[in-house]
Amino acid sequence: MAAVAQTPHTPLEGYVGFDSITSQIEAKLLKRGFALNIMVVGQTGLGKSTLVNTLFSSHLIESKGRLESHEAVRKTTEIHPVSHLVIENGVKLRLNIVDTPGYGDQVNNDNCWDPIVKYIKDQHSAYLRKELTAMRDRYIADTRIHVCLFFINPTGHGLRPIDVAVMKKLSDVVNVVPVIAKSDSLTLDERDLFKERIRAEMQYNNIRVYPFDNEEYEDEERELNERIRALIPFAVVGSEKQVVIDGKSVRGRKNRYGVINVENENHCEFVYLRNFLTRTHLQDLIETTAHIHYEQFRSKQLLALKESSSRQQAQQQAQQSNGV
Ligand SMILES: Nc1nc2c(ncn2[C@@H]2O[C@H](COP(=O)(O)OP(=O)(O)OP(=O)(O)O)[C@@H](O)[C@H]2O)c(=O)[nH]1
Ligand SMILES: [Mg+2]
Repeated sequence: MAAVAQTPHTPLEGYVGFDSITSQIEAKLLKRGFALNIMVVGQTGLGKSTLVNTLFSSHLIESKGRLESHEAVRKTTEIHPVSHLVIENGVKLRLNIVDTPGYGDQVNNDNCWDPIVKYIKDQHSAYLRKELTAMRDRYIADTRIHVCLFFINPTGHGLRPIDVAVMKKLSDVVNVVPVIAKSDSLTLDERDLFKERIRAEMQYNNIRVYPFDNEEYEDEERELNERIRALIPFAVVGSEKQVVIDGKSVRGRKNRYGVINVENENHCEFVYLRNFLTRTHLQDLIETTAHIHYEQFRSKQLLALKESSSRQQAQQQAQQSNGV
């Protein structure tokens, strides 16, 4: 009887240790840190610059005024990125926030979104150029906008046609997360009603807001996204000042109803928004930008490039056969 060849024991049958890959990846990611690029967009004077400063908890956007009634109104006049490194438990997060001028105060607001959409596309284009160079860098600095916070006027009524138009344009190129600006001007009941109305209007107008589910997601992620979609738009309050509540100094605002603590979930949803951006959806915002928005841009550009080069080739051939 022929002996059955026994496969010798290989180390592969023992403990391989590839499970340590997670800690290797973790160590690498932690060392490099994360960068999240946020953009704020909305009508004039809705508190965009203030919210950026609230997120940073420090006055990074120069505060030129409006603090006293005799001082001039502070107005953002150009697209302006600011950056801040946040370190929590040894994890580095670079927050880059792009502040934009408010729109909607011109007689003609047609195409007021053009400079903003152009800025987003310019970042995609810069990334693509770096990717296509022969000696591309191993790590390309990413300036692509991962999330655009869209500020809604707290009128209690609904979206203006201009807001619908801007949101639509933006959602084609970037992850859009709507927020209700200055939500301290609404009562809690008004706020809930307004949120419902905005969600219905967004659905009616086919505005695709982040987060999206994809087939790879686990039930847990789907549930979390479902909860976020029921919470959106986040009702936020921004403040650059400290107020004293129960003897403690907190970031907040005084209004005619009392004192608002920006960090208190019973007062507003600023903390939910911050957790959503910097904790639960940080990685997903970055991935969705790369895999959906940037990918769309990239394939369009490469296709256009291919078409123009084959057109050129065809022209050259025609010229040659004509004996030119
Ligand atoms: N009640 C209230 N007022 C706010 C809030 N956030 C900002 N403000 C005030 O609104 C005014 C405008 O704030 P900005 O942050 O300059 O607004 P902006 O959207 O950057 O304005 P533009 O750059 O001109 O578009 C300031 O007087 C702020 O103090 C808020 O959450 N609630
Ligand atoms: Mg501003």
